[in-house]
Amino acid sequence: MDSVPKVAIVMGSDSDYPVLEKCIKILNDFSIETDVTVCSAHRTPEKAADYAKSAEKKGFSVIIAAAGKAAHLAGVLAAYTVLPVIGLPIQSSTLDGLDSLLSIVQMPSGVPVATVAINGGENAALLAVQILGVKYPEIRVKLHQYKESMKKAVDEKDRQLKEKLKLL
Ligand code: RP5
Repeated sequence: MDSVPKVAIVMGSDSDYPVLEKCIKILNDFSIETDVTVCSAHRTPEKAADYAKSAEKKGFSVIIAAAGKAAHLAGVLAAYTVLPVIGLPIQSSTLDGLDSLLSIVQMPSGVPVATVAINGGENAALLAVQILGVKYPEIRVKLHQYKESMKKAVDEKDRQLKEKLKLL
């Protein structure tokens, strides 16, 4: 491997962390180095800008940005970097995360954010892994294994359900 695959994970508040746990676990399972930071587009705007501006030089390939409510973090980070930014809407308000989803997904032309489902921490991680897989063939091998184990798990659930229905 000519360099270490690294993903930056940024969240708007430490209250977002529970959704990020599975995301971090998946990245760890794929042996991807992570940096986990709390940084808000509204409460710490300078920190957000500095983080995004320096991410490329620090060797990150992808940024995952999780935020809730008026969730501008992913868009603000994307404004300051050419790295791909994955937006993860958090279900943190009375609007059930729809506010976060729309705040993240409705970016103006020129500044894309790849948005995953509300609270979709696992898919945020897997999308980051797939982006890294373009550069690192050994990550692609692990992604094929991941798909295969997912298929086996579904086949097993299908078998168990059929078994259960026979007993009815
Ligand atoms: C957003 O506001 C954060 O991403 C979080 O989802 C939400 C609430 O933050 P706290 O008031 O819990 O710190 O910026």
